[in-house]
This record gives sequence, structure tokens and C-alpha cells, in this order.
Amino acid sequence: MKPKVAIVMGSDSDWPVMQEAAEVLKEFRVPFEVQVVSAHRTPQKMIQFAEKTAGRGLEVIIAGAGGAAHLPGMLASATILPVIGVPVNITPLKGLDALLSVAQMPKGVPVATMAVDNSYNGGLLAVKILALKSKPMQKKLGTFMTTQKQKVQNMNTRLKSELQQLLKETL
Ligand code: RP5
Repeated sequence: MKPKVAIVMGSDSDWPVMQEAAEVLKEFRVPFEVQVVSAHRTPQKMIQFAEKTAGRGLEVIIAGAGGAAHLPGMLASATILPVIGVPVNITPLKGLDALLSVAQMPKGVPVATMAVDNSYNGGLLAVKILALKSKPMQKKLGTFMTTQKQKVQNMNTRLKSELQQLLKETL
């Protein structure tokens, strides 16, 4: 199947973080591709890649980078597709540098910025965008959200019983 989402990153050192986006896409059966495209080391390749994305049938780009993380923003400047940026924690600044680089885009060039290292949410946001025109994906997302709700209910059931136990012991 033709990929609908491209996961790109500035270096293969970003892959351990970006892998979670791939896992979400796999879970939702979204065809995707993965590659290293560096804004600083391969700028021409980056622009060529961005310019061809829509024509190749891709619908969303998830881009991860660390440090002076220009990749998501530069891709967004050269494609009509939505770009989801994942700041990667790879320097002594703990990802704050990347977070600001990805988030602080000028007017007219939006990047949907995720939390530092949270490529899981990047994958999930891509799924939500694609689900706008896919009923089966909407159904799967509904199931995912019900599971999340159930997890919180379970937490409260457990907490309630632990609290009851604690109060019993103190009395
Ligand atoms: C960024 O520089 C990459 O996205 C990566 O997070 C960081 C370090 O890259 P390597 O030196 O590990 O290749 O462009």
C-alpha cells in the first residue's frame, strides 16, 4: 500500500524516540514510510522531499529533530501537507532547545508541535487527521478512547480500595 504518512528525522539517533510514532501507525494500520532527512546536512534533499510529498499521495508528515531542530519548520515551508513536529531531547538542554525551535514558527508556516520526545502523540494526531475521512479509523479511535477511560476508572477503583484499607488500619 502507498504510504499515507512520512516519519522523517534529522538523524538515526532520533529513531529510538520516533519509533513510537511508527508503533501507533502500525496499530491503526496506517501505511507509512520512514527516513532520515537532515535540514542542516542535506538541505537540498530536504526541500526536494517536501516538495514531492503531496504528489506522492502522502497526507501527513511527522518530523522529529533535536537541538536546533529546523527540520519540521523547513518541511512545513515547502509542502501543503500538515506537519507534526516532535522535539527530541538529545542535547544537554534536555529538549528545550528543540521544543522552542519547533514551536516558535512564524505566522503562515504552522507546525503542530508535540511535547518533547512524545512521538506517540505525533502518531496519534496523524491518525486523527486521517480519520476525518475514514469511518473505520474513527471507530478504532473511539475504541482507543474508551480503553483510556477504562484505565482511569480502574485507577480510581484501585485507589478507593487502597484508601479504604489505609483508613481501616488507622482506626
Ligand atoms: C539533529 O541533530 C538531529 O535531529 C539529532 O537530533 C541531532 C544530533 O544528530 P547526530 O549528531 O546524532 O547525527 O539534526
